[in-house]
Amino acid sequence: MKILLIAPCPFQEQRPDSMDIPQLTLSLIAALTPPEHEIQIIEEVYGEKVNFDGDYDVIGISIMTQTCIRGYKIALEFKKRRKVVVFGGIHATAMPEEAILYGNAVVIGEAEGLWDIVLEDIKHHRLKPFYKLDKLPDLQSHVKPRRDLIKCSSGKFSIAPIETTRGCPYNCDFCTVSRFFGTKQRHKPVRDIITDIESCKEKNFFFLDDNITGDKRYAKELFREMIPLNKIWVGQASIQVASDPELISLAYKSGCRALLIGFESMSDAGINQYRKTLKTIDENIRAVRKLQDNGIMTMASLIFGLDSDTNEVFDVAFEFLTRSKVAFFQACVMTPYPGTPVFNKLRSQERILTDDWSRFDASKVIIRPENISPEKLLDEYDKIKWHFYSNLSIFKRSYPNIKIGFFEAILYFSLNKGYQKRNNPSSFSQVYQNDSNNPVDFNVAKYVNT
Ligand code: B12
Ligand code: SF4
Repeated sequence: MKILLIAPCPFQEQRPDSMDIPQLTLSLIAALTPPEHEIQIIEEVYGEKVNFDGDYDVIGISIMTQTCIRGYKIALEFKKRRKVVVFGGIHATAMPEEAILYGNAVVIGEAEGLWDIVLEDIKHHRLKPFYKLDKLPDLQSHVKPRRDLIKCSSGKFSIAPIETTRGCPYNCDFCTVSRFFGTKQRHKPVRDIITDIESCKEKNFFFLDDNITGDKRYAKELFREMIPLNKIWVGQASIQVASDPELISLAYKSGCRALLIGFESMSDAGINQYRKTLKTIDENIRAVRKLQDNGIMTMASLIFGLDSDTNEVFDVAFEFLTRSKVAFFQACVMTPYPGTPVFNKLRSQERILTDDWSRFDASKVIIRPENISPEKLLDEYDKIKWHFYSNLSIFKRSYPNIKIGFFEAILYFSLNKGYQKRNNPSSFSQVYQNDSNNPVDFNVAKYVNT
């Protein structure tokens, strides 16, 4: 069969020349596809165009919440042309009953052990609406992604995505990961990861793992094996990494130059709620410095609009950001993703202001927090990003970060300038809420059929 795999992206979000990191997902699905089938991949974020009249038998669409409406619109076009449409991905997993309205089948959860069954069922005209494994797949039988089918560079930037683990023990109430990928980290064999890296021509890698150092023994083994490969990588980790000098040193030697660390909150209540940060701001600052001293820059990720947040939360966050001199800052607005306890709570309290899934990108105010008005949240959120990425702040934070080396200095300035451009006042948004004649009823049809 001829299969088209699509990562949809709303038009306004498409950035053909940006430094966005390529996705791994569809190259993995392609690798799970028996060789008798032909595969093509389209990633709309890069401006690649879907040919609705192309010669395809099966269309596989991977959807996140933010991209699902575009995904459903694509599906409708293909269904009009009598093609078989299969949905997968995090939003399809959270909302299978919604996705099936626009497709012929939905793969709930991970594709390993299911995708080949789906294709066999399509071939023999016995496709079922839902496919779900009884237990999470074992990642020991590693599948080498079909990297030949995806772009590994965007703009002037060349970086290959790689995944070593799935699952997260922290189970934060706003996050889907532990619910869908389990609370126990599953690993891919280190030998297979090394072989995969060796076969890539790219010098730079992005580890997709939620927490690359979650299992220290595994991480140390991986980093040791990576040292001779002479690659550069960035990834995501918990700040606990800073408490293990051997782990930091191995991470650096293996090529780690920056880690995205999810602090989520710097308020006392937030810190108590999300146990993954350290106990006090000072401890978190010392941990960031330890990483800097060992050649690793930090991108601090913070969420604003938690129920524990009050108006002071922005001052506390800004104090942390400036005193720690973190290299980069990912500012998120609390977003209630379906399938999470936060979604259920806010929905039952009628505090979700819009049901337009395309607004659920963690950078828009779409909720009414408990202690801050939505307007104040938006105003302070825009301001903190603007201040952090001002020329003065970029200059003041530069010293401990650029002393690491020439490559790091270039990375520091180019990313900071890139974020400055994205976060300028002309891009400041609004509070998103439905019109008074459009109830928040989570009936997606009103957005798909327009
Ligand atoms: C790496 C990552 C990023 C990278 C993306 C790099 C890239 N281009 O891939 C960065 C840091 C840039 C990023 C950004 C964002 N991310 Co992100 N990210 C992740 C992370 C940690 C891993 C994603 C991944 O690639 N996993 C590995 C692949 C193989 O897994 P997978 O895509 O789920 O695919 C498997 C199954 O779902 C299924 N499947 C998927 N698609 C399909 C399709 C078919 C046809 C089939 C059969 C099966 C199938 O099979 C696959 C193999 O088993 C996830 C958390 C997680 N653990 O999933 C969050 C996650 C996906 N991100 C999330 C969010 C919210 C975002 C942002 C909107 C905001 C933000 N602040 O992070 C932006 C938006 C970016 C965008 N528009 O794409 C949320 C999405 C929630 C939701 N309901 O939509 C997640 C789940 C994290 C969370 N906290 O809940 N992210
Ligand atoms: S937010 Fe991060 S630490 Fe919390 S459950 Fe999700 S992936 Fe794990």
